[in-house]
Amino acid sequence: MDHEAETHRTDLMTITRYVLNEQSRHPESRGDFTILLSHIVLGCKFVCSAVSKAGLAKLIGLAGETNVQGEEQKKLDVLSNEVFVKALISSGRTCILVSEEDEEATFVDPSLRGKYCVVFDPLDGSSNIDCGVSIGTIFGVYMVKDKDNVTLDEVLQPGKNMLAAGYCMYGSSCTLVLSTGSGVNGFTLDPSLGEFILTHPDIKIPKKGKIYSVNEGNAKNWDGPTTKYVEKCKYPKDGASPKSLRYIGSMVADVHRTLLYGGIFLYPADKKSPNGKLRVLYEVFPMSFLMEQAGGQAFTGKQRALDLVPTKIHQRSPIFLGSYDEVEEIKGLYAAEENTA
Ligand code: AFP
Repeated sequence: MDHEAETHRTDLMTITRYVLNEQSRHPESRGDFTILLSHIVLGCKFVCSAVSKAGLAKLIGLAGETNVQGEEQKKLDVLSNEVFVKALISSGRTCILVSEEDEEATFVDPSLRGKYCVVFDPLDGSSNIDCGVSIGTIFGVYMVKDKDNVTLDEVLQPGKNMLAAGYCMYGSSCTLVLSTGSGVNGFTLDPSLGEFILTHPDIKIPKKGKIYSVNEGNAKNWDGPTTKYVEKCKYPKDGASPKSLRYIGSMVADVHRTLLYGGIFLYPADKKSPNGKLRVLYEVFPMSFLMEQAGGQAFTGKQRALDLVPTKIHQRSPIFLGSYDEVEEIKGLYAAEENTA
């Protein structure tokens, strides 16, 4: 009998146990982050269950229509947002919430306030729901100095100031990838236990990659460096093999594959969208944080993504993230263009 394998199978590292272990390395910690995370995890479990029933739900009524009880069915992204907002507020550990679904930031009532700000996209890639493609929740966490005196500036901070970031992917399995600033770990939901179990410890992105991931339908509007980079992926001049293209159109799924297999994910600026499409606070920053923590890089076309200082909560930015060497190449192409300008 393989005793080591048996030990791994019976000594389960749940996400709560993992964060409690981390907490014990900070004697000043009072468990607030663990409590916050358990509420984020609850939201993820709810969305996971709702997403897995999305196809079935169609049998009893389409979103936006009334169901058999005569109640209006909420769209999955609206429902997910409500669940996350309520879970985060009831944790008693948050003071400002910024959600992709809400135009304004939510300032938590002083009686329920804690020291964390959470920025999140409750259901990213929602246009993929109806065809059963992987979608996800993305989140980032900041800490305030004084919870009794908070302004929007607490969330208009560069991504490098985030305390933690992560995403949960609702795919063939439900996987939560988290960084609290010391590496990246992946946890898979065991549906029979209802627990996220550590399945991908200390994720490191390969230094180079063979896959590029971009919406090539926008190519006619790209800038010079993006066009040159993608051209090189397809027609390498150094005798290397061309790279493979993979694009799901759901950021969590595209970034998850990039993190595990290496390569690059691009959502560049183009003539029609000079700031790209993806949102800084709850798409670009959390994913850039994870990439850097896994040994990769994230670049906006002008600067390190995590150095960007947002001025609006729903601001967008171009983004190139992934394997260290691939992003280095993009940086080189932008630098070259700047030198010839
Ligand atoms: P939806 O939530 O509207 O499906 O958008 C998803 C997303 O924000 C992100 O998850 C994808 O990476 C990106 O948009 C895909 O955008 P394109 O459809 O323009 O390629």
